[in-house]
Amino acid sequence: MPARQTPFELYAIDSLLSEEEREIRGTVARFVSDRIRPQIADWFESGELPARELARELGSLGVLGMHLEGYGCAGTSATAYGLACLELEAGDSGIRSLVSVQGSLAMFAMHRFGSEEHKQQWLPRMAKGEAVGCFGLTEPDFGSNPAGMRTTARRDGADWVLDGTKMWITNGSIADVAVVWARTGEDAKSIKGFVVPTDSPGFTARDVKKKLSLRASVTSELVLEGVRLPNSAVLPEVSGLRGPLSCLNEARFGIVFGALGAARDSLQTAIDYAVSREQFDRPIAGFQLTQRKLAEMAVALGNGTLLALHLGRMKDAGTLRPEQVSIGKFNNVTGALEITRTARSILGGNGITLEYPVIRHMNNLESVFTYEGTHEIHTLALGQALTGVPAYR
Ligand code: TGC
Ligand code: FAD
Repeated sequence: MPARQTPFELYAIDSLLSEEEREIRGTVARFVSDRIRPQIADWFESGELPARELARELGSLGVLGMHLEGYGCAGTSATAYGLACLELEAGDSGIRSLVSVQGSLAMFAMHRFGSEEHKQQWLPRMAKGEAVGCFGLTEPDFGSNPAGMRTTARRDGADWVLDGTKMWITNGSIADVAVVWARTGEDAKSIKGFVVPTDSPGFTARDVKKKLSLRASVTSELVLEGVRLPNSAVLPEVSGLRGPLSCLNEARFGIVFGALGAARDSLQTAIDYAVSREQFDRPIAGFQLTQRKLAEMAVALGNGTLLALHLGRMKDAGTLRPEQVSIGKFNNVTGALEITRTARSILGGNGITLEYPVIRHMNNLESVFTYEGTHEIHTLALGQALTGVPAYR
């Protein structure tokens, strides 16, 4: 064993991965080192991301919808997809978000619930990153409780007409296509998904400004004013909240792995800093208080990775249940946030600048804590699984 081990070497994580999984992880990690790391601090600081350009590059890399079968998608295992999310988020949560929303939300919705026409029209181009998708569920007044959504779709002759506002939509203003969820009647069971080309008359998107988190990600408000669509725009295979929530299971799974990437990058930065930074005439890595922080972070990261791999193996076996994904998001996002905060403390004053990635990861994880079901919603999902009593309302 070398004198210094990385946190993943300490846990022998590679021994749990197949050769193909190690290769995919390595390929994505190289992309992040070459393409993302050199520029991410500037993108974050300016709040400007070359998202369309990156989408094509991520398409060439093969990570867009990579765990889906057919239609130009790579058809890898779910675990391999999770590992790709981990490496992307080691670059920045915003890059992983771009990939999550494209593959796990917009593409997955069409792949699982769309017509053959939707799949043929959109999936091959989306897999290549030539077309970008977004997923509109959340509204200004309905985030955790999407059942209350106000966006409506009403029949007008053979067409549908959509009216409403969606909020906090990743990739919104750069998307070619939006999967929009709207109620077609009074009941939440009447909710349906619509495939909306973003050049449809009445569709507009406006970016959310002044964000202090996920600055290297496009976040938008979508406004639909009398957007007229043919009946073929409906996702035919699902009605009710089960539709969007099934898509969320996919994206939440990616986050279970992704958050670990932000944590690992922060921990490794703290270790490298601690061995070179001297105070009181010796490296701060030599102080027991620092070593305790590093040990606690490495164990939280390693345990979170074992959990993610366990969930990944269950997903590949087709046995993973939504409440088990909630365990992963509950544990790994909180653990990752804690790691980034502790890592930041090890960097002292340097920890508050974008010269190091840690505070960027820390701020990003505040969004990750909130989106895809807030930490509290996943807490209640676990409470329900344990007691049989739903406590949301
Ligand atoms: P409830 O009555 O429990 O369920 C309604 C129907 O849905 C089914 N269902 C699920 N199906 C699949 N997967 C799940 N996880 C499911 N959970 C529930 C359920 O069986 C039922 O089906 P059916 O056929 O009987 O009608 O629904 P509820 O209204 O009580 O809500 C439950 C709750 C609170 C858990 C749910 O609303 C929820 O998860 N809220 C959080 C919303 C959320 O996560 N929004 C995320 C928006 S997208 C996003 O954040 C993208 S960020 C992406 C990025 O940039 O990376
Ligand atoms: P609220 O639901 O108003 O919650 C506020 C607080 O109340 C939270 O702490 C919450 O946990 C708590 N709370 C709510 N209900 C309960 C309860 N029953 N019990 C206990 N506590 C409760 N949405 C999309 O549809 N598509 C996207 O692409 C997308 N991308 C996003 C990108 C970013 C950067 C962000 C920040 C959000 C994104 N979202 C997206 C929206 C995200 O899913 C919502 O922000 C999230 O679901 C929470 O909704 P809210 O912000 O309205 O908070």
